[in-house]
Amino acid sequence: MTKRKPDVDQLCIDSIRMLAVDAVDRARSGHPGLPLGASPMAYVLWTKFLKHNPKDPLWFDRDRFVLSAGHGSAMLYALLHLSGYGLAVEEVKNFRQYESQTPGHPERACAPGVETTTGPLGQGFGMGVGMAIAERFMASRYNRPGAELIDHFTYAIVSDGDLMEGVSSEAASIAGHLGLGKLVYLYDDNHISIEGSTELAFTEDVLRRFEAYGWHTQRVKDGNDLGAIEGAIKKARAEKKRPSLIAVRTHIGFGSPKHDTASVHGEPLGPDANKATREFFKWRLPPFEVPEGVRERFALVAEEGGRREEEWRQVLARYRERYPQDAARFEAEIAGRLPGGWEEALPRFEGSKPISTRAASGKTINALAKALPNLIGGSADLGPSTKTLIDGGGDFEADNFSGRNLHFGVREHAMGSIVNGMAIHGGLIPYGSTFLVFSDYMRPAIRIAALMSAHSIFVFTHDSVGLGEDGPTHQPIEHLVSLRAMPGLVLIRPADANETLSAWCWALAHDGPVALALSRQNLPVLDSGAASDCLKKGAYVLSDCEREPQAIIIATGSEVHLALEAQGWLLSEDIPVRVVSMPSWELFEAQDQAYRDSVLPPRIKARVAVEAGATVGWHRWVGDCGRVIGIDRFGASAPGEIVMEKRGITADAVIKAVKEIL
Ligand SMILES: Cc1ncc(C[n+]2csc(CCOP(=O)(O)OP(=O)(O)O)c2C)c(N)n1
Ligand SMILES: [Mg+2]
Repeated sequence: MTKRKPDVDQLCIDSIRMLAVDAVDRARSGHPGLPLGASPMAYVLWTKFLKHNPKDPLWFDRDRFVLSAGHGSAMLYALLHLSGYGLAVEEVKNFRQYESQTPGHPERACAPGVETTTGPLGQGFGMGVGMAIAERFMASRYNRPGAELIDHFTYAIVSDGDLMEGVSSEAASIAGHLGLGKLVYLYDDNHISIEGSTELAFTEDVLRRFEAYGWHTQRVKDGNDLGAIEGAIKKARAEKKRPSLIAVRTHIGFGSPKHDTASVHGEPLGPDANKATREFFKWRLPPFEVPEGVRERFALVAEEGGRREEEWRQVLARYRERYPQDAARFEAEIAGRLPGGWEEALPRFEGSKPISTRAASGKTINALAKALPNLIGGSADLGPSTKTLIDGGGDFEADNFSGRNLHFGVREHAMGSIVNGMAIHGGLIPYGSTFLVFSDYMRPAIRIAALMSAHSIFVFTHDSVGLGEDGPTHQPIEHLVSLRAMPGLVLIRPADANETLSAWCWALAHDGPVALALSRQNLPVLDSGAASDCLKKGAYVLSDCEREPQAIIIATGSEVHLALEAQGWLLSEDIPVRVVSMPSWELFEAQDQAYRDSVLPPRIKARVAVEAGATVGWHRWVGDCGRVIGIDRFGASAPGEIVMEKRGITADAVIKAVKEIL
């Protein structure tokens, strides 16, 4: 290890290091290794390049910074604290404590300046790609010569673990294909992960892999060489057509007695090693104090950021004068407001022939696309099946960043995190789609969306065994309930075209992730003029009887039609039953008790639920005496109606169940 002379830069870097190390020691848990090794590159990036204004953390044209290796959170908190984001030193001391602003892994908006939630390795990598896509999309729509409203970089620090994860390979592949030149990733190339040396499991030539993806790559041999890091970032920024990866050879736990070992990855240094580390850095200050000159240095950077935002505000003011309509639209979009009258564009399905909910969704998307020019999305190579293509919207490609159809390729996992990155970038309304069964391939991204309330819309079609011939590999069973089990995610399984339209409207206005489960097969269009009002409530009485019902049938999606059929037969035998359409458990749960009791009166104990999926969980709605008709085994390859019948999803089964419990 080389000795360094204590200039201000060095004092700043060592301040970041020691704040992080002391926070981890105080919490008696956390990850000191990454901050000790990666602080120099983070410092160079944050003070020499990152366009940000700590006084206005949400300034729209700021550069985005993602700490994809979220376990290095203590370094991020030190940077935010020193940069003047208003993260008090008390909060740094409160690292990892209940309800602090400094949780174990960064959580979006837990503190000003934390762009995104990271920790599950690879997610940050993917989200950064989404942010870079969002930047190009907005830039291509709004920038005019001499009036550039959007022009920012997306940076991330990524680790060995990030680059081992499949999601980052998927995301890197599409980022290279799209030529996202304003994406710059610094790779904390420390040759260590939890089980030891990367020699154990990660020996490919990473830079050559990224070159093959179409990335611009560089290597910095010494992670403490500030000049070399600066030079590399400069070159990466100058490369306009390719995303950049800079592998910076660092040493995990640098300066501590445990440097270059896995044990410094995720354990506090402890008193002895902490003391030795202080000696190495000639650090004479007590914990959480920083030397003179450090805050001043960061304050200069913050001032510069403030000036840059001020310049941008002047650009915006001129833009408003020259292009008032565009400016108004821009400002509405970045504030997340929908334009007035957007609902007028919606299609009408009354009296329509039977139509699958995926097709109804497709028509809705296309109508919405006209009113909402920031609606952008696509599918993991299933657009023609998931009906998510925007007609005439153009393809988002390297030579057309204004295209509104994203072709994610067969990369569900990256699609999920890219959609999340686009959503939290702001300015657009993104969606991604695939078959419901493959939601499993992107579940970690859905979970991050739920954790951070990202406005990501996931369109999942082919939502039951009713999809038919493709067979059990393609037929979802446990997916509906497993998505419902995820806190913060709203799942909607509409029963017909009108509920589908209402589901889209609800999803657009909701400040959080929504998953739509849509049918492949055609479904009759219900006479539900009130669908939009009812859908919001999650469940409603779709069809009642004149007399007090003896039983209630609850159904979702395609099975609502079975429920109606069963109701007809039961009525003909003088058994009055009510049919409740329940497109969303979460929305129904959010209603007050009075409404829920009006739909499912507690006095009516005879209840049958029917849904072509796993039965788990349904007893909460049908109660102990109720019955659930579902599928707790795999489907089969055959025409959809046959599979439904063979797996017991029939009106007869519903009728039988009602009679039995009565
Ligand atoms: C998806 C996922 N799997 C596993 C983990 C647990 N984990 C945290 S860090 C890490 C690997 C550490 O290696 P590296 O990314 O190189 O970080 P470094 O030790 O160099 O700081 C693992 C497996 C995780 N956070 N996310
Ligand atoms: Mg590592």
